[in-house]
Amino acid sequence: MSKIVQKFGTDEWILPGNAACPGCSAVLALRHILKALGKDTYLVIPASCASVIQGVYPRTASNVPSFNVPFASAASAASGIRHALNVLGKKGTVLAFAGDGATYDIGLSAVSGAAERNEDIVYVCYDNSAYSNTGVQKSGATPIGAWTTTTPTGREGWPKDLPLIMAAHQVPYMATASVGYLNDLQRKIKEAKDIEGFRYIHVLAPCTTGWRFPPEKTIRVAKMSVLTGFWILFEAERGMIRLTGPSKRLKDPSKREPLDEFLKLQERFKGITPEQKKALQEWIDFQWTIMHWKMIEYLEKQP
Ligand SMILES: Cc1ncc(C[n+]2csc(CCOP(=O)(O)OP(=O)(O)O)c2C)c(N)n1
Ligand code: SF4
Ligand SMILES: [Mg+2]
Repeated sequence: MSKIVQKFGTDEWILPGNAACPGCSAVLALRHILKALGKDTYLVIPASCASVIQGVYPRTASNVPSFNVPFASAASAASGIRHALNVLGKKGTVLAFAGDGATYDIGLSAVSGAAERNEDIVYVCYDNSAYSNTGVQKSGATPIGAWTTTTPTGREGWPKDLPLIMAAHQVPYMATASVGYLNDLQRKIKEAKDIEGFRYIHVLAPCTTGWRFPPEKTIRVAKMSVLTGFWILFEAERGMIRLTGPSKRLKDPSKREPLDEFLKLQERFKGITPEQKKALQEWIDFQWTIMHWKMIEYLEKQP
């Protein structure tokens, strides 16, 4: 048995032959998240690519109890299912697996409410930074300069900083993750599994169709998002932030790969203007500045 199979185990909760595009990282994320959570998991999916990937009974690709729910309601539906399981005396993890459209935009009030009530669920946002399932429209996550069908000349203006919005809810656990670093993703999910209350994991999930890169480049794109500093890997308990994985050393900007190494892999940035590229770099630098302040706050609170 190879070392990788040994590490991640042979159990599969997302079956082969599903409807994901070749190279889809959303399904890769879901596969590894379910491997980390194990069989006693109840999956809640709002309208999205994930509902298509997971499929319709009797051809469903998921091998755990699965609930397809309306677009805005993943966090509320997952909360309700958790309470119903409690009444029935059943243990297990309730996992909401929702896209960025569902999380940043239409379902944000439900996510915020569930976080504030400290509902005992794991909420994962797989962020492909667009409404991919309906033909790649801009979402609150779409980065500056990126093409979508509703931003044909590149997105203008800053996206929402949802990971920090969720950290600011001071939930028991939140983390960002990337399919380029599956060990880090699995560790965070396992950590979340053992904590009670609201847990939020935000996975950047490159989309071959929306980001326009060849399917064999998925992991490269995911890794470069982290190595250029575009996507910061961190985790927070009750709002106290610490960097994880390669992002630990990348707080020194000289250690980061040039942003172009990430942009040039994807056709969605083909038409990015010099002004948009400058604005994107400024946005990235600002994210790191916030991280810097937050980490000082963390260190100052250590005994
Ligand atoms: C209330 C409502 N509005 C619009 C839709 C149509 N719709 C279905 S999936 C989807 C896109 C979802 O985007 P996201 O949450 O980012 O997931 P992705 O498709 O990118 O995986 C939309 C707009 C819907 N199902 N319900
Ligand atoms: S459109 Fe993107 S997120 Fe949706 S199945 Fe295809 S690759 Fe995956
Ligand atoms: Mg999306």
